[in-house]
Amino acid sequence: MSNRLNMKPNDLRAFWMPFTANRQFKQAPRMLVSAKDMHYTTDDGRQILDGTAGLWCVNAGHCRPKIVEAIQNQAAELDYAPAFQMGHPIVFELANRLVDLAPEGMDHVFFTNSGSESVDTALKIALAYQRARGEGSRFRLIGRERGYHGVNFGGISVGGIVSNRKMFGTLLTGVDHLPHTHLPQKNAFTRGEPEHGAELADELERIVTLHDASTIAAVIVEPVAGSTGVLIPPKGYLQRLREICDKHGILLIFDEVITGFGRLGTPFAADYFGVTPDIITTAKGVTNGVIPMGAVFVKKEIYDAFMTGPEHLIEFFHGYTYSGNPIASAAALATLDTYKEEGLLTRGSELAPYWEEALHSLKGEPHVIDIRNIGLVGAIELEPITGQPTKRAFQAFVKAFERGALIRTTGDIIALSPPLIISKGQIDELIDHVREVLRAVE
Ligand code: PXG
Ligand code: PLP
Repeated sequence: MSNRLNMKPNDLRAFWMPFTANRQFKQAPRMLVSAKDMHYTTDDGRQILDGTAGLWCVNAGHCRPKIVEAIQNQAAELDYAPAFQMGHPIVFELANRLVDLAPEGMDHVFFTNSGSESVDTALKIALAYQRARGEGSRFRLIGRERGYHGVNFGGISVGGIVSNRKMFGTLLTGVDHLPHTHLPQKNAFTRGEPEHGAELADELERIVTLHDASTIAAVIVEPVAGSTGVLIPPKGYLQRLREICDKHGILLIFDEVITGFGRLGTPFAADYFGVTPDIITTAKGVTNGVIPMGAVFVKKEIYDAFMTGPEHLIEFFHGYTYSGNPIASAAALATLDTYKEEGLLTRGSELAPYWEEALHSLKGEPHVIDIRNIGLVGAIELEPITGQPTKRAFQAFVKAFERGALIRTTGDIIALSPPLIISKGQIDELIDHVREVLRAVE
């Protein structure tokens, strides 16, 4: 047996870790070995309060019995069924349950395995839909600065996070970007939706004027930008985007990979803001993060536009080996049951005022230059160390982990998004960890 690195089973070298400083991590690893409800357990037996729902996905908390049992049973009953030209009952049941939950009029759902795949699926649906309705000249896709839409080529093309794009060549052509909505001078320390910035949506009019509406297929935005460090849409901004899209025959896509499934205290951000897009991308919370799955919701008119032509022909040349995988479907159904039984998709709205108060109590702590919140999401923006951006927030992350809390940092922003089962006492505990960490970092 050849093993050129000569590795032991617990050697860390072979695994190229995603979005990780590999060399730094492998010198001082942070290992999680089990989890229950609001906590992880580390390999040295410490309890860690989960302030991030894993990576914004474990909305019902960890290792929930119903979900565990559903996966165990499904694995023994039907492990895999071909996704193309074949079906199995529970994926149809899941689709029905999901469209019941989705905003009115979003009547069909396409399954994927991740947020990145949901985004690329949605962009392809948008292009193909425009063509199907005789508007094939609409090939342009419009994203937004600082947007995160996963890591596949479509997603990074419409995305606006420079480090995720700059290494990868020309990306998709025919893409343009709206400006981001962060106005630190005007909106710092706003609670909930900021007052200023709705007019930034009018930049879409400028883009339409530049390229002509007849070339634009779709606009994609995160209703609340998550990954870039939690940017909450200014009051009226999303409504205005919707109006401009309607005026010009442009599809509006909400990327709800983070905001879907209760994060804002409503099932979807579309419900929170009262704006219904044409397509919604989701993943993460659809299975409570337990098994990879994504779901793309589309309006009836979009689905119907594909259902023409000879009936024996495939209508949309797209799909994944694991689209609607039986075990993922079972996990998703059990997740929806858990959300329903515990009222989790609206629990965030009850807790939001307490959450907001706790977060904003950090105003005045060292280095804090802004605090933002909505639903059960929060961000604390720190002044960067001169000449060493991201260092201060990363220190905070490491110190928080040492103290017993998992937080997430991006740039010099701390992002918090706990499981929706968090108690008020645990909110206090989480914020106290952050407070102590802010007082301790350089
Ligand atoms: N769209 C949005 C809006 C997302 O937030 C994706 C697409 C991609 O999903 P997948 O499943 O392919 O990762 C995401 C994912 C963070 C963080 O800490 C955010 C995400 C993933 C991992 C970390 O900000 N968002
Ligand atoms: N690459 C090869 C060689 C394949 O055969 C397939 C699927 O059959 C894929 C990629 C796509 O894999 P998936 O359907 O899991 O996305």
